[in-house]
Parts: sequence; structure tokens; C-alpha cells
Amino acid sequence: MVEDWAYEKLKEDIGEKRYIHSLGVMNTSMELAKIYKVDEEKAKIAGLFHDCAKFREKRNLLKMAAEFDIILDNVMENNVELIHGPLGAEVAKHIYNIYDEEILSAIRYHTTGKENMSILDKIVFIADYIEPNRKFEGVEEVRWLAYRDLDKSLIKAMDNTIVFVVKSGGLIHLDTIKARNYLKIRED
Ligand code: DGI
Ligand code: FE
Ligand code: FE
Ligand code: FE
Repeated sequence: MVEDWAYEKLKEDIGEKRYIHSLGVMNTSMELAKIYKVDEEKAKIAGLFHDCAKFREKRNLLKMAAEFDIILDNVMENNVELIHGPLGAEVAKHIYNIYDEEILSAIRYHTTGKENMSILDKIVFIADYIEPNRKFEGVEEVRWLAYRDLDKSLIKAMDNTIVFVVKSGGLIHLDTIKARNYLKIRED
């Protein structure tokens, strides 16, 4: 069960717009959990809190990461946007008292993905991409796939994100490459 204060704090910390996105990810994660037969309550909590470190006001994410003893690689140091995944897992644990490692993993890897993701990891990753408020190019195809073939939907979402980041001149995180290769090698 998620207590009222936790919803209130999340809304206060991340702002109205991202809070609405988070409720969308929560609901989509629960739908997918039902289809792919994983714990719906875990999907709910992971979906709701996945962006809990995406703070409304500017905060020093590098400093916060250091305070939580998060070891950052050179891609994360160069793209502080990516820190809200691992930092989110620490905030979820220390601020929202979430100790379930499956939930914390789904929050930690929701942006980059990782090699050999659990079904819950995959559900939160893809729910973040397809929740109803998402409108970007290519979302319809990934949304259609997500309810039919979870792995294929992840490959498509990762392909789109990699193309987007390359076009923007950014660095691709190694976990994103490993996540995609792992799924691609096993694709049928
Ligand atoms: O936090 P959200 O906006 O809800 O979504 P998210 O956590 O999936 O973050 C999306 C952003 O992260 C999007 O701008 C693409 C970027 N991203 C995802 N994987 C990588 C990446 N950026 C870089 N530089 N490298 C990656 O591997
Ligand atoms: Fe995020
Ligand atoms: Fe995402
Ligand atoms: Fe998100």
C-alpha cells in the first residue's frame, strides 16, 4: 500500500506534470503486470516512484549521487540526466522506505535498461515509454507491441532511443547497448 504522504511528497518533489506522467506509468505498469503475470503491487510502486529523483527544482545531482555513495561512470558524469535512475533507487529506499530489491532494480534501470532485465524491469522501462500521456514519434508501434511481445517492444523502444540520442550528439550508455544486444541475440 502507498500512503497518502508519499503521493503528496512525490508530487511536491517532481512537480504536477511529471507526477501525472508517473501516475500514467503506474497504471500502465499494473496493466502489463497482469498480462505478463508479475506482482501487480510491485509494478504499481515501481511505476509510481520511477522518476522520484527527477526533482522539480535544480538540484546538484552529482553531489546527491556522491552522498548516497553512487559510483558514476563517465557516461553518467557527462549526462547528469541519466543519474535520476540510480539516484531514484536510493531516494525510494531512504525517503519512501521501499526495500524490495525487485522494485529498486526497476527504478534504477528504468532509463538505460541493463543486460538480462527481469520482467518487472522491462515492464517499468516500457510503461515509461508508452504511458498514455506520451505522444512522441513511434510511440504507437511500441505501445501496440508492448501488449503482445514485451521483448520486441523493448528492442523497438531502445532502437528509437539510441537513434534519438545519436542524432542529438549524445553518448549511449553501455547498459543500453548491453540491454539491446541481450534481447536482440535472443529475438525470434
Ligand atoms: O525520465 P523520463 O523523461 O520519464 O524518461 P527516461 O528516464 O526514459 O529518460 C528519457 C531520456 O533519457 C531521453 O531523453 C533519452 C535519454 N536516454 C536514454 N538512454 C540513454 C539516454 N541518454 C543518453 N545520453 N544515453 C543513453 O543511453
Ligand atoms: Fe525517468
Ligand atoms: Fe524510459
Ligand atoms: Fe518517466
